[in-house]
Amino acid sequence: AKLPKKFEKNRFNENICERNAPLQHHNQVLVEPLLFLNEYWTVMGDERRALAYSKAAATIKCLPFTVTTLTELDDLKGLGSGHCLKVIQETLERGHCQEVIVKRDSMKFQSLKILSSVYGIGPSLALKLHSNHGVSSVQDILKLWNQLALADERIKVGVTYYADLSTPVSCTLAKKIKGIVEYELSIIKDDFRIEIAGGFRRGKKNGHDVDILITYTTDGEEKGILSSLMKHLNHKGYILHWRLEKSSFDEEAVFTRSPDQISVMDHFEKSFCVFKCPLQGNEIPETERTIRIDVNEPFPSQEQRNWRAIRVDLIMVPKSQWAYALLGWTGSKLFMRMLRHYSNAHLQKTLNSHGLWDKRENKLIPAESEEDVFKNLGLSYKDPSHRNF
Ligand code: DCP
Ligand code: MG
Repeated sequence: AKLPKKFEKNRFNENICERNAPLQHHNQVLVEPLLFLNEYWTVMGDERRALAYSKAAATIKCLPFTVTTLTELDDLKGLGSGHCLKVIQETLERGHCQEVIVKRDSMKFQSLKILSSVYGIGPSLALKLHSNHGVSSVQDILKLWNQLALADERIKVGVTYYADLSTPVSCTLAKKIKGIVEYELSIIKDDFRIEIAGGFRRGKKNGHDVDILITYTTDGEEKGILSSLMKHLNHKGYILHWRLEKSSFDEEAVFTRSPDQISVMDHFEKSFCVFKCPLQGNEIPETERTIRIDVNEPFPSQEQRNWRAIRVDLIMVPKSQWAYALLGWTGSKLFMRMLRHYSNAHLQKTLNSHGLWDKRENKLIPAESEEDVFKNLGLSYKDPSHRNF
C-alpha cells in the first residue's frame, strides 16, 4: 500500500503535540470502535485502558488520508500495543469489530453508562449503586431514593432534570447563556472579558455543558465578582442549582510540588451551575415537550415549561493567568494531557491552567495570549479547531 506522497511519517511521529486533530477527519469508521472502547473502559472504571483507546483514536484522527490497509500504520506512534491494532485490523477487514458489538450489549456497561451520566454521579459511585443496590437506571434511583440516602445535592438535581441534562446543548443555547451572563456582569462591573471555552471553542456543534471563562483587565479586579454574579443570576431566576468553589490558587503549592502531586484539577474560583435557560417556542423540540421522566416522588412532577436545565461552569480567572486558563479549558482533555507530558518530559516545565513553571529557573513564564503559550512551549500555534484529540 502506498501512502500519499505528502505524508511524512517521521514528522508525524516526531512530536505528537504538533499533530492536528480536526473534528472532520478521514477515518470515521476506524475511530468509532476505538472511541467506543474508550467510553466502555471509562464507564467500567479502568482509566488506563480507556486512555490507550483514546490515544489510538486521536492518532487515527490526525492522519491526512483514509487508511485502507494495516501496513499504512506501521511504525506510527500512539497506536499502543497490539490490541488497538487488532481492533483496527478487524474493522478494516469486516467493517465492524465483534468485541465492540458484544461489549455494547453488556447489561453492566449499559447500566453504569446511564448512572455515571447523572450529574453528581461518577464512575465509582455508579459502580457502588449498581453492585450493592442493584440500581440500573434513573427510575431505580427514584424508586430507592430514601433507602439510598444520596447526600450530594447535585444528584437530586441530576435525577430531576435527567432528560434535560442528557440532551446535547446546541451552540445557539450556549451563546444565549453567555449573553445572559454577559448582561448580568455588565451591571456589576464593566471591562471584563468573557469567552466560551470547552468543545464549543473547538468548533463542536453540541456539548454536554457550557464552559465559560471570565476575566478583568488587571489581577485582583475579579475578586468578589463571581459570588455577586451568582446572586444576580439567582435573583433573576436563571439558576436551578449552583456550587461555588473558592479559589485555592497558591503559586508555591501549584507549581513546586512533584508532578505526580499536581492535581489536573485547577484552583480557580468557579461556579458549577445548572441553569434554567429560557427557550423560545421553536427552541423546544417536540420530544422535549412531551418526554419527561416520571418524577412524582420524591420530586414534584414537571409541568410544561418554556425553559431547559443546562449545565454551566463559570470560571473566574485572574488576568495574568488568562492565556493558560483559556488553553486548559479549551482542551481537549487528551490534548492538554499530551501538552503537559511534553512540557514536563522535554522542557523541564510544568504546565497547567494557571501557568507554565520553569523547574530549572524556578519561575513562571508569562503569556498574554494562547499564541504566547505555544511559543513558550516551542510549538507552532494550533487553532482550537485542530485540538480535537
Ligand atoms: N477542564 C479542566 N478542569 C475541570 C474540568 C474541565 O481543566 N475541572 C478542562 C478540560 C476540558 C475542558 O476544560 O478540556 C472542558 O471540559 P468538558 O468536560 O466540558 O469537555 P468538553 O467541553 O471538551 O466536552 P463537552 O462538549 O462534552 O462539554
Ligand atoms: Mg464542555
